[in-house]
Amino acid sequence: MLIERITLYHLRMRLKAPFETSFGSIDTRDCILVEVTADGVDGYGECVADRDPGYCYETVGTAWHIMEDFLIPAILGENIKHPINYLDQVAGVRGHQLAKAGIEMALWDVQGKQQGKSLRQLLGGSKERVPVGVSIGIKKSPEKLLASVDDYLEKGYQRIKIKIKPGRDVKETQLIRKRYPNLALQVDANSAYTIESAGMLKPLDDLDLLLIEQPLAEDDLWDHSRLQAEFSTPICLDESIHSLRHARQAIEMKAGRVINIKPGRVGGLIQAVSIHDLCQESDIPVWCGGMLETGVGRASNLALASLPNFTLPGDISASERYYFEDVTNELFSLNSDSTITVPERPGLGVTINREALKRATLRNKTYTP
Ligand code: OSB
Ligand code: MG
Repeated sequence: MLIERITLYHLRMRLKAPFETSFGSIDTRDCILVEVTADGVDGYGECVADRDPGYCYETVGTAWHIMEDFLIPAILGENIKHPINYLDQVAGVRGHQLAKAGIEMALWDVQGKQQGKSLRQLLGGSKERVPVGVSIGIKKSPEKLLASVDDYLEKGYQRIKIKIKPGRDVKETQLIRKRYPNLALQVDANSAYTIESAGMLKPLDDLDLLLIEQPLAEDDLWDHSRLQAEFSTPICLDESIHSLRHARQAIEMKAGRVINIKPGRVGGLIQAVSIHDLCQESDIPVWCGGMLETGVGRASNLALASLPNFTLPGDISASERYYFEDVTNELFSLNSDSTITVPERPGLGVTINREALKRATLRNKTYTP
């Protein structure tokens, strides 16, 4: 594909309800939509960096800079045969996985549209529907949290994840477990604990949770392995895994028994699939995490989660859970068995609602050779 034109759109999307994690609360979500035109075909990608560096060091600002000054110049006017060749072109850029992944996704979309194949087919995914759950933010009170859990169960979600932070953890999780003894339940700390303070999470070990996600710091695989040795509940790594090498070392170190794969965090779908394959060989189950994506990133996550070792439900909820107005014409809904159907049309299988895109865009810029 000859890369003729790239346009970046800085979007700000209004969430239906505030989303609070251990690193902060948001009521709007920023991201960058990437539009790549190659051989006359338009492909779309989503860079999942947010406005603030709370989840990771990247932001919309850093990702825009890295794309504009390094990634786009590396491919503009070039003939890129396959997304793998794009990774070679940008191998000299250290880190900035979210920025890299946004462009990679758009190249996959172009590739699929050119070949008449869905992303699921291109990645070798098998499932036509993928099991999903919902990620519930920290609420003002335990009562409000329980009401939210009730509400999502009513809607048909069969797996619930709640966000926790010190002081808003054990009691909340015990309350949910008491009301729903058989619920598939997991918690996500987003690095809010240290090896010293994580001792307070020990009562969670009696609640038959699916997993405890990222209790400790991103750069702390070693302490995760010490903690895992103390817990019978599987620890799941999210923020700590940015590459295939991290995944291998985490498995070797027994730093966790489950991995959350987010294509953005690992620099794109190619690395995501490699990590999936490694985990499959190592008997480590994986699931697809979410970054409050628009319909673009959601379509990509669904295709990825169709691979066979994505055996745990993903944080890929129905479109209506997130925004008042999404930027794709296609909206994803929950099937009665708590699955979402993977798009079948070529590429990502979604189209852009131009009017909605215009309303969500704070700034945009087009790059040509
Ligand atoms: O840690 O999984 C996370 C959202 C933003 C940043 C980090 C995380 C999340 C979620 C949301 O949990 C999952 C979703 O997209 O539904
Ligand atoms: Mg997480």
